[in-house]
Amino acid sequence: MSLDLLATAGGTSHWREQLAPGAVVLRGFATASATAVLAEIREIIARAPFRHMQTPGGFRMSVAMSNCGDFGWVSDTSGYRYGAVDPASGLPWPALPTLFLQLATDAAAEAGFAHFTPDACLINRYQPGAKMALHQDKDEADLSQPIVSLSLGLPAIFQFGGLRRAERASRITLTHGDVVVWGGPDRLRYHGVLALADGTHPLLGACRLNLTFRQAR
Ligand code: MD3
Ligand code: FE
Repeated sequence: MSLDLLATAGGTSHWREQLAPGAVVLRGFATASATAVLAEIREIIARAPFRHMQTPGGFRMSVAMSNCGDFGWVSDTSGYRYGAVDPASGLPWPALPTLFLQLATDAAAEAGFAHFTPDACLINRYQPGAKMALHQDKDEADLSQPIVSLSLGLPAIFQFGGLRRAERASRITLTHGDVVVWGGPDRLRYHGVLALADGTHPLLGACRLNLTFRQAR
């Protein structure tokens, strides 16, 4: 694993941890922007509240979700899909804030993906006990585009697996301000999040938020 200290706009710095040829953790990349990101999330959630979606198998997800951008990721008993409308309100998802677009494209560029233009942002809310089982992100039209993920609040143990579900996953902790970019040969790796441990974060309380920026269409 290589570690390099990098300068970011605003004079703050972050660390790079290369997980695999196409997957990198930018430690602290969004720390300086966190309060501004949270203010945007509060506005989004006022219009598109967090909800526990149903899996296609009929189970309630422990992670609560919302979306912003042209398309939002939705799951219900008829399957997974990206849609332009929030099924809870019948309204379009809130727009992707300029700050989010800037952070996502800057992080992607730093990871070597120069022309990333996300049109979807899934916002995941974990409270203690919430988890996400091993899965692949493969509902997006163009799998040559990377995904950028931003973590805020309580730390979580992230599982980073292989291209087949049976491959043993390694574990890394993602904490407040960390950004992960994955694409290329690592785009279809299985991944998941272990049950969130109890705790209190100074900005978020007993909560972790994760934003994933995707080019859905
Ligand atoms: C994939 N979210 O919403 S993404 C999801 O923390 C999702 O809420 C997770 O998986 C969350 O679909 C984590 C972070 C991530 C990091 C590294 C990866 C996903 C990765 C490496 C390879 C493949
Ligand atoms: Fe995922």
